[in-house]
Amino acid sequence: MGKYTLPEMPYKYDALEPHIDARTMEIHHTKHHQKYTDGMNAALEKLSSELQNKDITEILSNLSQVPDDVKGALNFNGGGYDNHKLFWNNMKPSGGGEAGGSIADAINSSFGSFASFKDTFSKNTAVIQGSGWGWLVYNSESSKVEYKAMPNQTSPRTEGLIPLLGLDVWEHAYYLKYQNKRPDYVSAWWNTVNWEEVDNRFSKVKG
Ligand code: MN3
Repeated sequence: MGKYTLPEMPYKYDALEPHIDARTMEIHHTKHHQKYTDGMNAALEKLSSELQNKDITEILSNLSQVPDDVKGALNFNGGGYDNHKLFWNNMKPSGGGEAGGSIADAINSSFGSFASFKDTFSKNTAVIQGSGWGWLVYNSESSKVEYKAMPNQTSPRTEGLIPLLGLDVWEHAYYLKYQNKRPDYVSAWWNTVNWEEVDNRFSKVKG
């Protein structure tokens, strides 16, 4: 048994219908997220006990301290573990609408308006080549929120950015229902966003 177990879903697999279908959610969680969790546990066992004792988010934020032969596996599987854990929780049944609280002010400051943020996020995430994620992140150096596209499972944490809101655009996240129509999935996904959770994440990290 590894250090980490598959995080529980905060709602039922069919709870995001019709935007994300139950079968996709079930396979995504029980097969894909499980695989990243197992791969991360296997990679962690190759690290020194000092590194193993650190939280995965801390390891991802300082990947340069990980030995080269384990770095790739941890970047991929550790990123996959953390990204999906964030993803399930930044969605909820009957979500969507506009951001509120302090994250709304930060979005307006960086993007001009909520509509402009949504447009930037949607357009750039829809055109990610191959597999990857679209993110709203917090940059602690500029004290601002930004949009960031990341390839495969690489976490924004590896670039010193703090993930606030993520959208998985790997085909496994939408293909059963949307096939090649990724923009339709992105558009429907906005109806699931849990803005309270995003605002909570932001409140914990903002300066
Ligand atoms: Mn996925």
